[in-house]
Amino acid sequence: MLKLMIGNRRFSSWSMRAWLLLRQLGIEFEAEVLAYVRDDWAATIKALHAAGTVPVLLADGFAVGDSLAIVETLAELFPDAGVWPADRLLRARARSLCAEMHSSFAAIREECSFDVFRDGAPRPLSARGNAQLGRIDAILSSADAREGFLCGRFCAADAFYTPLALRVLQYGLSVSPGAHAYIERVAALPAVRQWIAEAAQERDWPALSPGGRPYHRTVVCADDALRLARQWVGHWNARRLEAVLSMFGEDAVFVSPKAQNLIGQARVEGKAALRHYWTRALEKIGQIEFKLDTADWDAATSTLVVIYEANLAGQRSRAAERWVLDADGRIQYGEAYYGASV
Ligand SMILES: N[C@@H](CCC(=O)N[C@@H](CS)C(=O)NCC(=O)O)C(=O)O
Repeated sequence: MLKLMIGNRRFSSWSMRAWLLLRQLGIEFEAEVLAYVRDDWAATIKALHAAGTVPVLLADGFAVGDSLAIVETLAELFPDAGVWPADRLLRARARSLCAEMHSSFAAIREECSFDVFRDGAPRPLSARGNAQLGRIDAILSSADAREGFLCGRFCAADAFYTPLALRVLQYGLSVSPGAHAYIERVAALPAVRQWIAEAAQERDWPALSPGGRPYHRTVVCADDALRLARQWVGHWNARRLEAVLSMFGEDAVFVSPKAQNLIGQARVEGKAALRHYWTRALEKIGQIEFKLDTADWDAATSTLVVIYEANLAGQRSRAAERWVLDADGRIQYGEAYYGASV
């Protein structure tokens, strides 16, 4: 029996490509999720295949890494399954498309990290991202009018472009009606529905970093946490209230004893109320100087704890803030704690 090692279904677009091809072509296999939160993730996958990425196909005592190599191996193992089209010209087109997917679209992949559960809120793209989206639009809208897929019947090319098609929905990207028709077709495939349903069953997701990308490397966690904390300190020191507010979600809740003193309630709910509270605080406090000590990120709970020294109008104390971040890396819950004078 074939076995496919995959990453978390929610985030792993390359895993989805191999899995979708196998499932859609009706090839029997079992899948094993190697959750990114595991400390031994890299070691485990490297023990199977030295490249250290998912997917990895385990077949008859050998391991094949890299989605493109997996496709070719499947075509060899199951020559009649329809991995590539039977027609020579269509086969050449399908191979070109897969190779292009495999080696291109870095800006879109970077700016719109695959997330099955992203809500479709539009994300503006860089100029490079937009140019790549134009090419993707042309590919998706070139689907065969009769069969509905990129090279006739569903084949490896469709498995390769489906995660890109889903990104268009996840990030509210604007494409032509022709591309949309293709996207709706692949999104409705039973195998795609199954992938999404199974993604919803997985509970061992890594938290999202402030940039919205999943964490599975501690060094990324620590770097991003520190960057966010530094930004926050810089914004306050420069009295950039709107920049501070941009770090909070629209429905953010913030709890602080200072809010209790200033506006009569410790719990401030929503951005408008936060703006009101901090505008009053800035009016009242002549001098603000924060110095960052440490920032600790807990990926399991998406929580960042920032320890800093606060100098508010000459009153210096050690202080801490605990922030719970949402999927887009904005603060959805914050709480301030003040220590003894220093
Ligand atoms: N070229 C590879 C790319 C695979 C890849 O980047 N997989 C991601 C998950 S979608 C991964 O394993 N990332 C982990 C890492 O790079 O440490 C392929 O086509 O399979």
